[in-house]
Order: sequence, then C-alpha cells, then structure tokens
Amino acid sequence: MTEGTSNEHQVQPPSGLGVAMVGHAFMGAVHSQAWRNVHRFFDLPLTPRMVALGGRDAQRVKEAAGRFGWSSVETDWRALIERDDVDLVDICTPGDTHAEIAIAALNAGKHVLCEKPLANTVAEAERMTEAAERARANGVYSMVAFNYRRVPALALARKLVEEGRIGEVRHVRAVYLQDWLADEDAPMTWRLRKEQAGSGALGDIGAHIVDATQFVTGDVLTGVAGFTHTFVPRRPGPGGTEEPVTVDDCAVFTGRFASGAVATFEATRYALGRKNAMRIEINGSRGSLSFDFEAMNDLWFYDAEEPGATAGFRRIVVTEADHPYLKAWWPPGHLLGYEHTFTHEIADLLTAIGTKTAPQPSFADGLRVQRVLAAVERSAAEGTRWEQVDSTT
Ligand code: 4PW
Repeated sequence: MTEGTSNEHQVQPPSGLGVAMVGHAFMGAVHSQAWRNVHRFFDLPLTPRMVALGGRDAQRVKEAAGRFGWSSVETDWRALIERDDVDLVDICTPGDTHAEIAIAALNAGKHVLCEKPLANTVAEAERMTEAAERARANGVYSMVAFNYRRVPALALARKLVEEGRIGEVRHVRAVYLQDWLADEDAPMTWRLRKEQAGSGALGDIGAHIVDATQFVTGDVLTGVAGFTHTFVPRRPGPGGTEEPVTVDDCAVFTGRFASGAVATFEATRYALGRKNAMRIEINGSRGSLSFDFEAMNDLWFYDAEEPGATAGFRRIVVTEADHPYLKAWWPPGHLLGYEHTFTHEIADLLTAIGTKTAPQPSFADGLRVQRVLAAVERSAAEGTRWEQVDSTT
C-alpha cells in the first residue's frame, strides 16, 4: 500500500508517465479524477501525464477530454497504443473490448490498468493473463481495477485478519445490493447485453465481493454452488423497440474457501432502497469484522477476547493517519468517499511501476475471479439440486 504525503507540502516526483484512457462514461470520469489528483496527495516515484483520451464519437470524446483534463483525443484505441508519448493504457470500456485492447497494449510495451471484471469469459481472461505475464518479463506491468480493495476500512480489515485479530476465519457473508434496475421500465443498457457485459449482476458487482472477500481473508474460493435469476426479461431499447435482457438480474451462491471457511454471496440490482450496499461480515474463532460501503469510513470489530460484560461490536472510524492511505488526506473524522478508492488504486499502481514490483490485483487475480464467476454460471445452468418442501398444512 502506498504511503501518502503529509498534506502540508507537495513533493514533486522525479519522472513522468504518459497515460491514455479508453472510455469516458462513469468509470472514465472517476478514473480521470484519480489521474488528475493522485500525485498532489501521494508521494510517488512517477507523475502521470494525462496525454490522451480515446472514444468513438469525435465530438463527445473532445468534450469529455476538456472536462476531465486530457490533453488530446483519439477516436481509435489502436492510435492511442501506437503513440510514443503513451506509456500506460487505462481501459474503462465495456467488457467485450477488454481482451483485445489489453493484449494489444501489453504487446506494444504499454502498462495496462483494466476495469473489472477482467474479461467476459475465462478464455479471454486466460489470454490476457498470458500476455500480462509475457510483458512483465520485459518490465511492463498490469493491474485489474478492483477498487474496493482500496477502501481504507477494507484494507484495515485485511490487516486485522493477517495479524490474527479474529483468529481462524469460519464464516464469510457478502452481499452487493443496488436498485437501479428495480423499475421494469428502466431502459436497456450495455450492462444487460451478454455479448457486451459477459454477465449481469454476477460479473458487474458479484465480481467485487468475490475479489474483496478473497483479499480480506487472504484466501481463495475453491468451490461454489448457486443460481441466477432474471426478473425483467425485456426492456425498452433504442428507438422504442423492446430488447431482450440476456444476463442475470441477480446471483445467489454459496462458497467454500481453501481454509474450509464457509461463504454466502448475493449480488442484485433489484434491492429497492439499497443504492450501493456492498456488505461483508467475517466471523472468526476470536472475533468478527463487519463493513458496509454505504458507511465506508467505518469498520466494525468484535473482539471475543474482551470481557463479556463490555464486549460488543466496536465502530472504528477509519480516518486516522495510521490507517491505510489516510496519511495523504484530511485530519481524523473528515470522511473519504467513493472516488478516493480510485485515487488509492492509481497511487498503488504508480508506486509498483516506479519501483518495478508487480501491482496487485494482477491479471492472474482477475482470472481467478473470472473462474469463480464461470463456476457460479455452470452451477446455475446445471441446476442446483432443489428439494421440494412440503407446503401442505
Ligand atoms: O462499483 C460498481 C461497479 O463496479 C458501481 O457501483 C457500478 O456498478 C458501476 O459498475 C459497477
């Protein structure tokens, strides 16, 4: 994890890194703010130069570049990769383009940051991982953008697990709940087309809880069983015609970690009232940890070694200078937000590249998540064995 600077003075890093980004929607906007600000708050070996933004529509990409602070534009991502002033390519496009862009960039000797999930299929993720490993042998690095690893409270949770503060992990309970699809008249989007998104809630947000739980526990999932469901099979498409929804709306699955820990997962975009509730609870043999992204500065810790009369879940407000990433930011109690997780991610990436160490999560980590998603889909397709419940009274 990258240490921050004190916020009283800025340190000018020694050399620059030319960055190009492909895509300028939600993820493009949030990555842009991180590229713009990261070196103003973190002491880094490299300063990013936001040299070019890529997008297909010339007018829209020009407007986005002006708004977000990119110096030039390209309407073909291949042109970005060919440029000598580009050292790193940041991929913020839908999943169906990740493999082609990432492999071309790595083969051209450019470092790559790629949005999650790494790819739309395991086969694509395998090819990307092979390209990443070849490139790494030549000092070219890559990372998959699982930004929630960089929530200070989750980074602290990992540290507490590593230090043995909750003992042996027994239960992992994770949900990622959003509600932006609950309205059945909400229009079609690329996130609902299998050919573009790979899967629905499973890959879009389920991927985050798979990565985050593996990160916090330092363990890997070795088996899953689950099912998926699509509540609204058709939605208003472009031009007023209805279009079929070809992905899952929700995914529910159980899992087993290599250590033997038992896990449950739920990902949905139909949980009315829950806007971005990524919640993780871990119960160990000596204590428990609990986190909810909708109150992302808090980590709840239950220490079973405290005397029974006073033991209870304790709220840790993760804003102290000695908490992960916090030295770079505001005085205690002055809270951080969603965007900071991307700034932290990019600080860690620049530190890794500048010090010639492999950034994490690697494409191999992204591939492992992809294999979990594929296993859930196989389990769903093959049909979990459902036992009938006698509902007669
Ligand atoms: O974290 C989530 C993403 O990965 C965001 O809330 C939106 O859902 C955008 O993509 C996914």
